[in-house]
Formats: sequence, structure tokens, C-alpha cells
Amino acid sequence: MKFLIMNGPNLNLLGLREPEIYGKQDYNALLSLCQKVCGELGVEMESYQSNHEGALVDKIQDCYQKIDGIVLNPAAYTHTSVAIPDALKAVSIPCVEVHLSDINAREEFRKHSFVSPVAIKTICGKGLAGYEEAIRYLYRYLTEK
Ligand code: CA2
Repeated sequence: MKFLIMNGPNLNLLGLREPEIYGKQDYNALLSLCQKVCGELGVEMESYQSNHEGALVDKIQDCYQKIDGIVLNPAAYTHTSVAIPDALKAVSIPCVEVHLSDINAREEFRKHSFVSPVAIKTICGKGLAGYEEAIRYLYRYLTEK
């Protein structure tokens, strides 16, 4: 089984500012945690981060018949992109949407996600632990179905 951990714009800069919203840990810590959890489950992991919507869409398309599940934090594209959920629907790969912060408790424009309707679950406001929960949820979803 193979999972893709996919992150959208600016998440590569995690830990550099706004620690009160996104936490103190950096992007490498995020990847290490995901690698540890996937390793425990015997799941192969790939990661991908991009600041470009089209690159994220291309990567989702590349997952077709190669990746079993996607953990996705679309970052700002959560609130603007139709192409990302369309690509997820097209490849039909189960996706868990993750947000470090609680997008429902912030500015109005963050409350709407275009990705949530195509995700099997949305986890927000749990910081890095949300990624661990997402991986475990995806694993259970794929092994218990
Ligand atoms: O809470 C989340 O995980 C978000 O997806 C993060 C996005 C934001 O646009 C979404 O509304 C919620 C922003 C990621 C910005 O990443 C930063 C990296 C370094 C320093 C500050 C922010």
C-alpha cells in the first residue's frame, strides 16, 4: 500500500512564522512524523509540496493506479480551487483533507472548502497530529473495506 502526503502553498515554510496558528515544528518534522506513522503501518510513503495549483493537479493525475490514498493539505487552494477536487474525483483515490489550524474558527473566507465534498474525511485544528490521524484513518478505510 502506498500513500501520498501532499501539501499546498507555503507549507514548506512551516515553523518560520505564525507559530501560534500553525505550530513551531517545521516541514521536515511534519514529513518525519508521517514517515514514522506510515512505517509503523507498513505503508510506503511519498511526499509532494508545491506552491502551484496546476502542479498539484498534475501530481494528483500522476497518482492514478500508483497511489492508494492521499493525505492532502491544499493550504490556501482549499478555499479557491475547483481544479484540485475535480482531479481527486477524476482519479477516484480516497483522500483525507487535513488542516493544521481550525479553519472554521478563523476568517469567514477560510470556512468554505472546495475539497471537503470529495474527501472521505476532513481533520482540522489538530496541528501535526492531524496528519497522523489522517494516515491512520486512510489505512483503516482501505484495509477494512
Ligand atoms: O490550517 C491549515 O493547514 C491551512 O491549510 C494552512 C494554509 C491556510 O491558507 C489555510 O486556510 C489553512 C496556509 C499555510 C501557510 O503556511 C505557513 C507557513 C509558514 C508560515 C506561516 C504559514
